[in-house]
Amino acid sequence: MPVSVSRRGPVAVLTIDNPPVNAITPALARELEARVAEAVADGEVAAIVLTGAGRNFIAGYDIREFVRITSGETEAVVDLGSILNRIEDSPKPLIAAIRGAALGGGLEVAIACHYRVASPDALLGQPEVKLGLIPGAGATQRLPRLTGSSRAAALCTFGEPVRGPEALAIGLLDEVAEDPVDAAVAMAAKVGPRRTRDLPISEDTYVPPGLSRKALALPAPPRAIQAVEGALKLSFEDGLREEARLFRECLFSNESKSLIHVFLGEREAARVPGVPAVPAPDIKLAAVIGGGTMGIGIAMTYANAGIEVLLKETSLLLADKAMNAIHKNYQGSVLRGRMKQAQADERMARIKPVLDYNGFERAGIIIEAAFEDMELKRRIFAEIDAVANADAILATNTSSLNIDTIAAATGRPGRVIGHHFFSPAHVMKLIEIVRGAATDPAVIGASLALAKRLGKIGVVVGNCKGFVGNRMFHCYRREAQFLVEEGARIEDVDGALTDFGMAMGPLTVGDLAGLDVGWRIRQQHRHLEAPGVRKPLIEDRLCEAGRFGQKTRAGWYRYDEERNRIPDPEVNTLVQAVAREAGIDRRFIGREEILRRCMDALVEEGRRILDEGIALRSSDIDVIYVHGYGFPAHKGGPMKWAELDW
Ligand code: 3H9
Repeated sequence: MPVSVSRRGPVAVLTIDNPPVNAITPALARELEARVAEAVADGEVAAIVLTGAGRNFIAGYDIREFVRITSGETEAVVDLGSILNRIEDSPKPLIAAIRGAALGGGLEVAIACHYRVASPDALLGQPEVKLGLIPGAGATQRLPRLTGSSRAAALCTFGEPVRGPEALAIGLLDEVAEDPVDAAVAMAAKVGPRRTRDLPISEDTYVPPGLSRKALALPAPPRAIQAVEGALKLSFEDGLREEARLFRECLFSNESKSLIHVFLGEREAARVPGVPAVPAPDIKLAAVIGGGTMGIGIAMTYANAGIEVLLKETSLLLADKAMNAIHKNYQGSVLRGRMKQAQADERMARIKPVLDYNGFERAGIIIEAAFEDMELKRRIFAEIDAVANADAILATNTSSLNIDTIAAATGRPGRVIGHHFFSPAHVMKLIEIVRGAATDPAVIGASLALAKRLGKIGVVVGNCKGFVGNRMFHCYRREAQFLVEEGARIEDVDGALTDFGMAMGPLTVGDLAGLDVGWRIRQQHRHLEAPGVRKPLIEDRLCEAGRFGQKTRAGWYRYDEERNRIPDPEVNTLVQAVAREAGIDRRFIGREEILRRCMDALVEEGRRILDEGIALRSSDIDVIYVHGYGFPAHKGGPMKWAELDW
């Protein structure tokens, strides 16, 4: 039974048990109503306490139900709002005892109870906007009666949850207690029924939440405000009807379908056929080789997760440089108020610079983050093979090289795997977990669990040049360059993609990463280029002119002292010359065509990747793009975007 009933004297304790997080399904909602009705009818019951089994109260309405509804698999949403109205009508006091998450529909259940007690670490909020939705079971009407309308609007519009003490301070809770069930049972003897909907909305002046231009363009945030404002203008019943109408508009929006796709995709990525779901390995020490940008970010990622780090460099000078850069990053976080000084000091102290492999034998994982040079990487792997303990994971952060060739430099290719982080590694959530032909499935499972422990999202991909993300990105950037050759303005190419919602335009990304990187690789591999295949021409010419991007303050754009981007007529002249020499007819190309061609390039390569089995499922590709490449989550990732009718 998902709702079990026990008795504590005259108090009936109803426990919702629907693992993993007690999400509300239609059947569960109906059963909850029936159990409350039974307790109300039971002459021996004086009060009812509602709680959740396991770590959470209720994490919300079952998100998978929404997919069933929008795909037409089931009819309408169960009318949770009406069920909660009937539960709230209980003539006996009804108290929610909350541990862990009371989110979305979970908080709506809690505020339809007459009183609420929660543990200090409980997490209460209306995060529906993060799924492109608004609350759909009464929160926009009940919250203003508990917290006041301004606070209620902020909770529903920004979706940020609050912990126990703050929830108490804003009126969401009646008590905070270490053992909320005990406290709720004790409270039951002292209180009478009190419907939230009967409480007056405080007279405080209502201040609507300020929305950014970006948030205003999304369906959910303005509707969340509209629904809460309904509580100020309408009767409770009419306010609920208005909320239900706005909720439905959101539910069928492409943005919500996309955000839900990403939410479920992030969790689906952890399920890989043939790979055991294991707990994260108990790593106490991680060793990172290479103190460049990536190595620094990876070291910080481990230190942030409470793991000691050895950071190996090749000279004192480079080790100092790496530690200074780490210090600067942490101090930046302190200055921006994201971290306390003590926290930054503690994390910094976990990272120890070293110049040799002493101590590596104690490391549970060794991550190589040296230059992209196969011979160098093979040498490093042979060296760590000689020192690493038998259980260690040997990971390479290569972004494009062949994992099998690297693994073959060791006597234990089963322990070798790719952990491809994205820059800046301590910020970006994605890790592409690259499986080699010999990688032991247990090492893949451990890597996935480790990613979660690090606060990252791991996606398992196959071994090919560029893996999933960079292989697709290569095609996308190539198309962007073709567009410029054919007549598109440079600013339009970047602008079309940033208007779409990409964090950065494709040409600006090149300037940031350094145009010389690809140029040098192309010079080395010129003899491997397939004849007759169109290649982009401009970036080589920019590099020949010494324009490597931001680092030389000139690339596709010019950059001033503050690294502000300035369009450069010199580049236009160069582009025109390149096009003339190559016999390319130039014409006006608008932003719509730019967007379509760049997206098509991404999606077509994504399909090839799926056909080849390099990615397991299209949602994996989408998760990679959202968390590694700044693709807007409300557009779902390239594969979902292509599937929806915009
Ligand atoms: C809503 O409530 C609308 C209402 O207004 C009413 C409308 C009528 N449904 O994240 P984790 C699963 S909208 C279904 O890895 P954590 C998750 O898929 C909803 N499943 O754990 C995963 O499954 P699996 C509003 C859910 O400890 C497992 O639980 N609520 C739901 O890192 C563990 O999840 C939200 O937006 C759900 N609602 O974090 C809250 N929630 O093991 C969304 C989780 O099979 N959830 N699952 O892969 C969260 O924020 C986090 O999951 C939580 C736990 C903080 C609860």
